Amino acid sequence: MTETVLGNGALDAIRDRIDVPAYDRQGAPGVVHLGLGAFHRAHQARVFDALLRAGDDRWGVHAFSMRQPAVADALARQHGWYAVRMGSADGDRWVLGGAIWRTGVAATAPEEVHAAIAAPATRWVTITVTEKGYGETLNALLVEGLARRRMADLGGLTIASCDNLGHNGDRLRAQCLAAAQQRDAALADWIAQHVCFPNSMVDRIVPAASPELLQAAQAHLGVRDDAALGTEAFWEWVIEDRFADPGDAQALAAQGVRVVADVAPFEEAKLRMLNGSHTAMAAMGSVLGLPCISDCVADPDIRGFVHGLMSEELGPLLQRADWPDYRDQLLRRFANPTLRHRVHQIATDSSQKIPQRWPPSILPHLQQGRVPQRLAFAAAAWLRSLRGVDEAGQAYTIDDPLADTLRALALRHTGQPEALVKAMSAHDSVWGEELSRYPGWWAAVARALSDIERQGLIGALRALNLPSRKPS
Ligand code: CS2
Repeated sequence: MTETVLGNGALDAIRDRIDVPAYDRQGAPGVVHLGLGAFHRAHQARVFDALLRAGDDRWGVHAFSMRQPAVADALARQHGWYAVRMGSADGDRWVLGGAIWRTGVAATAPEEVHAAIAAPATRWVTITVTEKGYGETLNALLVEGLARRRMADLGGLTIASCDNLGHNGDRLRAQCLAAAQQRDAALADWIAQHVCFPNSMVDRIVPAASPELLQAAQAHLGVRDDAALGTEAFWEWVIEDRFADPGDAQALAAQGVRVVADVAPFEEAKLRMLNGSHTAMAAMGSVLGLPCISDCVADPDIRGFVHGLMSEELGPLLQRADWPDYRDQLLRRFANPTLRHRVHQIATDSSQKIPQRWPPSILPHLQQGRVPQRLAFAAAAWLRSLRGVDEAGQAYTIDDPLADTLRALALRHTGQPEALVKAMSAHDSVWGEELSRYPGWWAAVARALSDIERQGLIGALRALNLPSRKPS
């Protein structure tokens, strides 16, 4: 018997199991997306799907994987359809996403990306290429596409960076303008005038799809879906009101996107509280051999630590006054039993993530004469995790652009916390330049690392014994 796979031919068979959107998907996409990972499918593409369902046909997506063809190919086989499970302790809800109308792979067909950006119907470009993706390749794709748009006398665009970087839009704008300037000053002027780069904060926890999720999708749909995903019910998109077409503000707001004058307070809270705690738990979970974030917060010592981290060291520095509510909501989201968000997924590329997640909280404390002990503990746990073996002796892979260097250092200085901390503190790309001026910080990291080595991570956590408001 041949297996039936999700796609146009399977829609009739699944209609009584899931709501199939009725909008036409044959037209020209209005959005180009770069970085076709799980996050885009579960976040921006859900918003675009809602806009399309509401009858606005300008939000179909031409989505490109940057390098790996697997997701683009799976979606192409399924005519862009994929199911999303939104899970909570109270039950699951499934939706069918139909916003992705075309797919491609940027590495092997950059011409397609240029042509898509320069297509008359294109109004938006969204980007999720991860922290390490903000380099030459991205600039070249965007600038060439924009150059062609200009040559064809087409209008400008909105280019929305949706990665976990502070001031993501400003940063992308600066690097695109610099790349364009090298090529042609008139092109740089045209981009400055016609292309908007709103800053944005995106939030939804989207673990890589597990075999369990794919099986659940098949059970729910009655057909196989190789592009299915699981996520949480919660999502948030806060975007700066800076669009090539000002009417987009209202269209997006009608679907629950928050359009604001200043994204900074939201972005700062999210990067430091959610992502900062995530990276701390990813390191601690790796060392302890705990597979998922929900396992970490189920441990009372780790939960107490994360609560204290947010309450004492992260929250009070934020512009967002409602941070205690935000903290409590985050702890509930981390505990979601359906997500099974693997610590090793979050630990991936930690050297690229830490700069946005920890130093912006560490520095203000040091400047005010305090050493934030929990952040020092998190840093020590990360250094310990780089050895690539947990406390039970299980080896794991360090997946990071700096993996070879970091792992070699961690192994060379096993049992020598001060030497390891000294060697690691030289990595300004991770910590920023300013931290090197605070020996008290590095001494606290070395002390925590020594405690972790001697007492085990949980023992060391208990020995920290810091005052904190009671975990709720
Ligand atoms: C996570 C994020 O993998 C990671 O680094 O911290 O992907 C996180 O789940 C999202 O930013 C949530 O919005």
